[in-house]
Amino acid sequence: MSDGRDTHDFADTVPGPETGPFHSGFAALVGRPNTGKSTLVNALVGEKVSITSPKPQTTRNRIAGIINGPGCQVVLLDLPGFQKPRDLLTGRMQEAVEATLAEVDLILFMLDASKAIGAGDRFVADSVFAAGTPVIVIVNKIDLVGRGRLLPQLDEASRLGDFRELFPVSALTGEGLEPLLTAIAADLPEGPRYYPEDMVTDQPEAMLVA
Ligand SMILES: Nc1nc2c(ncn2[C@@H]2O[C@H](COP(=O)(O)OP(=O)(O)OP(=O)(O)O)[C@@H](O)[C@H]2O)c(=O)[nH]1
Ligand SMILES: [Mg+2]
Repeated sequence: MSDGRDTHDFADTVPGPETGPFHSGFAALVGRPNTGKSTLVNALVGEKVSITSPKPQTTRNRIAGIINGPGCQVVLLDLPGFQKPRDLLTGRMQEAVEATLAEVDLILFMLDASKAIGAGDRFVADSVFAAGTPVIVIVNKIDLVGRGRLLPQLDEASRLGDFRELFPVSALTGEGLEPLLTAIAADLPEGPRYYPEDMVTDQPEAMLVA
């Protein structure tokens, strides 16, 4: 690829069979529009790591991508409709979002380092931190800001709720992505490979963990 992205061989950095048991699970990627969620998925689900970049539906959610490391499989879920203001969400959509956040193994909550943390972020944060699911906070686009602006932003991000870890990254340049992926893999429970490495199924509904 010639888009300037720093492509890492994540397969070398995530826990492998030699270093521990297999970790797997479902991670919901949430954040207000334009924070860089799709860019992060593309960066993490790189050709060196994952053979599949499927678009099947789970019961309620789209699979944004599957990261296949040697010692882990991370199924990244999109939550459609989550970005809309609360009063535009139907009760059923809001219930579906909250149910998903409660049943996934991990929430990846993305913020934009270059934009003030605002009402849109707090709207997402309210649902994220009420879910009772471990949260990794990702402050993306650090390539756009200097330290003087980044440090107060990280401080403010850290006070949004009770998170497990916080990572400043650039999904565009790849900075910070290796430690992020290592933490994602480590925070997922021990479990099987839910989806074959080289297959996209049309019928994944039954596989979404109960
Ligand atoms: N400079 C910089 N730009 C980024 C980074 N990550 C994403 N972008 C840019 O931010 C814009 C939005 O990125 P997306 O990945 O589409 O954001 P998103 O969160 O998926 O947006 P929605 O799907 O609308 O919610 C695009 O122009 C990206 O190129 C980053 O780390 N640094
Ligand atoms: Mg997107």
